[in-house]
Amino acid sequence: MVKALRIVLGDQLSRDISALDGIEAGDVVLMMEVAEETTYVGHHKQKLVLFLAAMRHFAEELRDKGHEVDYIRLTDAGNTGDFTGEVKRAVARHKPDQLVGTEPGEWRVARAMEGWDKVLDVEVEIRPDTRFFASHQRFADWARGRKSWRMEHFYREMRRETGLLMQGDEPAGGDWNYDGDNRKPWPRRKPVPHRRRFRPDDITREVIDLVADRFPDNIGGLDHFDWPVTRHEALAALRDFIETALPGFGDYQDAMKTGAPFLNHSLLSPALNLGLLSPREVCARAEQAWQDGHAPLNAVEGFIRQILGWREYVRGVYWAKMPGYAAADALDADRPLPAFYWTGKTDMACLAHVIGDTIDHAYSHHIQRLMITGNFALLAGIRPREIERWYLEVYADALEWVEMPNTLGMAVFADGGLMASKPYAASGSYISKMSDFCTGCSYDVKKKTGEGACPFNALYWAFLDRNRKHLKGNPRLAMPYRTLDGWDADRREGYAAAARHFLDGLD
Ligand code: FAD
Ligand code: DLZ
Ligand code: SF4
Repeated sequence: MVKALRIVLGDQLSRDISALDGIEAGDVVLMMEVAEETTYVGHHKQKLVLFLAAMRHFAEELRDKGHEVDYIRLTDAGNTGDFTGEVKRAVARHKPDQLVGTEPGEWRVARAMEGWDKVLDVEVEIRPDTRFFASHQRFADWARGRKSWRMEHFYREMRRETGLLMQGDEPAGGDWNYDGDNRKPWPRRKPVPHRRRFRPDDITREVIDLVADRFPDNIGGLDHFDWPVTRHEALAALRDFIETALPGFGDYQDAMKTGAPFLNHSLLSPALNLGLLSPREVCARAEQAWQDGHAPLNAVEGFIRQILGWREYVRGVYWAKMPGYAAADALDADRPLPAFYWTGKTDMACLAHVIGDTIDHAYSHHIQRLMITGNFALLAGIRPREIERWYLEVYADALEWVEMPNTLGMAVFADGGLMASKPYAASGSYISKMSDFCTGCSYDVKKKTGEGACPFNALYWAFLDRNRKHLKGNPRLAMPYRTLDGWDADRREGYAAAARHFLDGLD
């Protein structure tokens, strides 16, 4: 009988992960807590707890099913600190005939794994990750020969291919996309949905103590740790979302509100990215809610598009473009990341709220990431690599394959338009329309320059002026450039000077 050592990484916590396909008595599952993964960036404390606690629970679940699991803890004597070192030690311990793994989510780890068959005296089989709707090959086939890679085109193919929200060959309801209905601000007196959260059990509490002890200086607090860390909890979170928040997901997808970081968002990205939930089951449950008349089509289509469209698409971009993508800097942005990104201490209320929520929960929703912290980094010309590392550190759901294209491609336009047809640049008026942040801010969102003017206003016009050579030809920016070009030189210089003055103050 061939004895296999089966590797399960921290974001592969799915019972149907391909590494476990065909597992037999005598096989050993290897799971490894290693220093390299916990330190390659300074992860938020809650992200560390999430991954390690979920890994420990998953190991228990496998043992309960009768599998032998060799689980290496961070604190075990002899832990070499990286995957390759631990796999070598495990091969020496178990003397398997074969090593079976699933391709990792991150390029860095894939490179390390490529060398395993040379350094290990054992046959190595790395299988595709079948949890995604689109394989790497599927995405490459779609992308081949296309000048621009628009998510919307990819998404329609995925809809056709999966049959999700399809009525024959036609999209359910007649349209592919209902975003026109999905841009409502949060009504002033509307109560915020109450969301189910999860109390840490003994296993998680032990990890919380470990993280508090070993990573005291990492960003974030641990008082609020309440993420789902098991399949059982993740399913409860999915049920809660479908029942309480999905119906309003579409309407308020872009809304932002002080003191309410979650609103109608699903909060499922950590569970999805760890593998506790499968994208297929999540989309199927949402579709069912529409079929049952529980949630409207604009909500369900908007939600499914995030997973079937965006999540698959960014993974495709990442694997098609790495490793060069990491160095993308199409706008030559060269300002260091301001210190307030680590503390939330700024008098710009929008940034203070979003960063404060990030510190407390290791979470903020998409529009907060894109249009507050991302928009500021874009307008201020923050070095892409520094803002990209920041997103990778601070969010519980942050894995490079999903975080990097969102940051470099969507938030700061560092790929020059591969993903986005124009930069997501916005002045204070967008923030004022979609949130209540400005009412509690010391700046005046209506004021363009001068004492007390909202910094986003001057930054917006200065950004367009500064990046003329990169952006002027973009047809989607024709209108703002016409406005800018209609002003005299003094007025333009007024905005540029106000932006410079503000940014110099940050240094
Ligand atoms: P919901 O709004 O409820 O959306 C449902 C699901 O759709 C999410 O759980 C997620 O799996 C998926 N999804 C939504 N938007 C995207 C998107 N743009 N790309 C890929 N999947 C998406 N998402 C991550 O999972 N990890 C990251 O590290 C990450 N970094 C980001 C960085 C930036 C700069 C931006 C702008 C976005 C980033 N996103 C990332 C995408 C998105 O913001 C999060 O997936 C979402 O906020 C997670 O919260 P939720 O589960 O409540 O999402
Ligand atoms: C994010 C993370 C952390 C913090 N720690 C571990 C770990 O100790 N062991 C592990 O297997 N995975 C961890 N992860 C997730 C990995 O970084 C993730 O599986 C790879 O980056 C995927 O390529
Ligand atoms: Fe942000 Fe400007 Fe509004 Fe203040 S006034 S919250 S800085 S957009």
